[in-house]
This record gives sequence, structure tokens and C-alpha cells, in this order.
Amino acid sequence: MTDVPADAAAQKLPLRTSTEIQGDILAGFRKDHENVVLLRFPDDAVSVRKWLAKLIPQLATTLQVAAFNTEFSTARHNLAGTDPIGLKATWVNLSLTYPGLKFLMGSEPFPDQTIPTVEAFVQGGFARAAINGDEGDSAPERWLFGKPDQPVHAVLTVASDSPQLLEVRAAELRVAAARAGLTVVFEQVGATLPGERSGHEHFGFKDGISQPGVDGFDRPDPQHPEQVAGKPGTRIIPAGDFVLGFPRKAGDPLPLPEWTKNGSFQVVRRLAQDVPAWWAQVEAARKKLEQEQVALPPDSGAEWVAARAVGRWRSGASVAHNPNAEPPVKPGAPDDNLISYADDPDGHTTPVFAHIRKTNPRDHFEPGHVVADTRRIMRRGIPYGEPFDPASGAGHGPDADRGLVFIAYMSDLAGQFEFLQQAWINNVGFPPGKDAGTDPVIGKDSDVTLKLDSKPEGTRLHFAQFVRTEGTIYAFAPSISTLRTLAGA
Ligand code: N7H
Repeated sequence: MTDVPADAAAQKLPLRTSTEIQGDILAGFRKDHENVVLLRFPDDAVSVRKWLAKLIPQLATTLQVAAFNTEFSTARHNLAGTDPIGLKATWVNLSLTYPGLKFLMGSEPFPDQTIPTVEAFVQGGFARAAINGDEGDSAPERWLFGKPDQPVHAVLTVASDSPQLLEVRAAELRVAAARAGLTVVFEQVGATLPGERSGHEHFGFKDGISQPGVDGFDRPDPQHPEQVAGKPGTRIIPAGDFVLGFPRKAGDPLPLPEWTKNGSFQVVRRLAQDVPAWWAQVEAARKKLEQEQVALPPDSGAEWVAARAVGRWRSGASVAHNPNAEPPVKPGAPDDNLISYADDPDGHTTPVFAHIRKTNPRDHFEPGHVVADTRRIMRRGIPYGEPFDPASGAGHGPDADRGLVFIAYMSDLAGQFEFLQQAWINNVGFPPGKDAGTDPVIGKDSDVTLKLDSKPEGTRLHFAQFVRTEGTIYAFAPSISTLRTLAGA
């Protein structure tokens, strides 16, 4: 008997059927409700291993999450863009911090700690605060979690379509953890904003548009194989930039131990957003442009200035394609993500300081996007807190807690997340020679230079930082088989 050929699609996209890689990394939970639970282990390793052994069968794999997401998208398409009511799932993933991993392994997990991603992971988010620009209001001593006196060993990422199902699952997980002697150090609930704000972050902009496509997971477009089919501008990046053990854009897989294969480094940050203050400074910037009599398109108000800061309008439409005004939303149209900066080297249309240009300069340096593609991260964030809307009463005012639960996966903490923070977002000199300033959405206080065709020498505008770091955890989401080994060790 000859071998039965495996499904052709699965052969070409083998990562879609991975039962090794945890589900949030490549497929993405994509849920409206999420809870990130930070756990501390007791001294009793036997008890922690028993807890882990019981948890493993409950962890969502890429196979499960990718299949669900496909079914959900198909149903949504058939329902003219509304959510299929009966199709719900609740997913759980587990990652371990360096102390957690070392405890379960019972020995040093990484023989070579000179590898930059290992060095960052071993030191953890608290020790790396200066690299990430966490100072002043964001200083790690002020954090709500991630400080040395509140050790975190494990991170549970729980996500669901319904807040009730999420809470039921979280409660079960809390009980199981408590029985084994684990303590909940911190919990951060996140939720998609309600109504028309759904899919938007607290400043008001649509989020989750530009993600890397992944080789072996996303189907390439037959005409443009460097992009994902049906998603113009979503470039396909080698899997090794997000999952250990695979080739990377920069070359060979990172030389990490075999047990890291199919795992991914995870960054969890709570980023508080001061919405009224950020918009007030956008208005102040608009006023300065008016005072200096800079010629702007007709009816340009604060929204026009804010769109320059982000690089997109609230709806997600790019400034690159819609420089003067926000276009009407076209239902069913693909995301506006086929963006080039090649004809806009000085940022007269999309400023070089714009958040989406700082964090992904695309073809700013060369047509092949090489510089930008080696620094991509898989973003899995979700807002927390109620929208800023003082008229809606308690919880909606300026002092209520709100922001972004920033979650990202990558293979190189130092070369991807930390590099973005240090070399691009907070670097006034990036991109070089443009007098750019820092990122006006998340970067440190600085002056940016807004250059326009009408005033190419630029206008200096001040942007202070109204996104505050309130905690950072570096963790590693191991493969299912590595977790099994850890549970049985
Ligand atoms: Fe950003 N924002 O509201 O302006 N982000 N971000 N981000 N971000 C993006 O394309 C935002 C943060 C990236 O490929 C959009 O999905 C806010 C950190 C990257 O074109 C919007 C916070 C880091 C991209 C925001 C925040 C990044 C991106 C446009 C914090 C990395 C894709 C929608 C509170 C360290 C760029 C989209 C590309 C897009 C906002 C944080 C990175 C609207 C409010 C910390 C790589």
C-alpha cells in the first residue's frame, strides 16, 4: 500500500495544523474578552508539575485556533459581516518567565546567556526598563506588576467570545492553581471597546490592521507571493521570526536549545493611556500650525494632526492614500495596508515620525523592506478599561484606568520588541537625517518636525508621552511537548 498523500493545503501550510505551537502565537485568539493571569509558584515542584500536567490538555494549539478562526470568518462572511451567534470558544495559553522555567527544569535552561534574546529574557522586563524607555511616570518602581518583590513564574492568557464564559474559565483556572499552591500575583482583564468603538483602541484609532503574514501559516497570493492572499500589503515573514527553531528573515534559526523549538517569547505590558491629555496636545499642535500660518488642506482640524501622529485616520484608512481627509468606510473592502513610503522619503505625506512608520518603516530604506521585515512582531493586544466619555458617567472620566494590554510574540526579544522601543520609537534620530523626533503616540516627550509640501523645512511640534508603562513581563510560551517534558521532569 502506498502512503496516502497528506492534504495538499496542509503540506504547503504545515504550521496551520501544528499541535505543538500554542494557539495565540500564529493564529491569534482574536477574542473580545481576555484575562491575563500572572501566577507565582509555591516551593513544591511536585505540586506545580501536577498542576501543569492537568493544564496541558486544556491549552489551545495552533490547529484548534486556526480552524476556529477560519470557520468564524467564513460564517461572518455568509452573515454579511455580523458575528455568528452560536460560534463561541474560550482559549487558554501558558507561558513561563525565566524563574518559572528554571524552577520547572530544575537546572539552567540556557547554557549560552550571551545570546541577546536569552540575555533579555533572563534579566526580565524590570531590569530591561531603561532599554525600553521606561522612566519617569513609567519607571519600573511604580509598576503594578513585574517588580522583583512580586515574582511571576507563569502567565495564563485566557480569551473568550463571551465575558461570562471567560469568567467561568478563569475561575476554574484560579481554583486549580490555588489547589496546587500557586498564587495569583496580578490579573488584567481586557475587552474590545463597545459599539462603534469595537476594534479601536482608546485614542480612537482602529487597531490590529497591520500584522506580519507567516511563511507556512498564511497562504501566499499567487500573483504576489511575498504577500498574504486577500490581504494586500501583508508581507510574508519567515516563521523563525516568531517561533523558535525555524529560519528567520535575518538568516538561520537562532542558536537556542532544542527544547525551545516551536516556542515563542512573549512580552506583556500594561500601557495606560491618558486620552484627554493626548488629544489636548494634538489640539495644541494644530493651534501652533495655525499661528505659524502653515497652509493645510481645507477643514483640517485636530483629526488631521492626529492622523499624522498615527499614520492612519480613526477608521484605519492610511494617510499615505488619503492625505487630506478621512474617506468613507467601504464595507467588505480589504484593509488599507499596501502602503509605500518610497515616494515620500521626507514624510511630507506620512510623517517619518508617524507611529506606523516608526514601528514599520516598510520600504523607506530599500524596496525589499529588508530593514523593516527583520523587526516585525506579532501584536496580540486588547484594550482595558471603559472608553473616555465623561457624559456616560462613572468609569468613563479622565481619571479612570484605561489603556492597552500590550501582548506581542517574537523569537528575539532584543532584536524585535526592545529594538523597536529603543532604536526606532524612542530615538529622535530615527529615521536618520530627518530630524524626526520620537513616536508621538507612545514615545518619550520630544519635538517632532512636521514637514509638508507647503512648508518643506518643517514645523516643530511638541508631543509629550501620554502612554505610561504600568508593568512588563517577559515570558516564553513553550511548545506543548516541552511543557509535557517539564510536567514529567
Ligand atoms: Fe501600535 N495607536 O493607537 O496609535 N498601533 N500602538 N504599538 N503598532 C498601530 O496597523 C497604538 C505599540 C506597532 O505595520 C496602529 O494595526 C497605541 C507598541 C506596530 O504599519 C495603531 C499603543 C508597539 C504597528 C496603534 C501602541 C507598537 C502598530 C494602526 C499603546 C511596539 C503596525 C493599526 C497604547 C513596541 C505598523 C494597525 C505597520 C500599529 C496605536 C503600542 C507597534 C492605531 C495606542 C508598544 C508594529
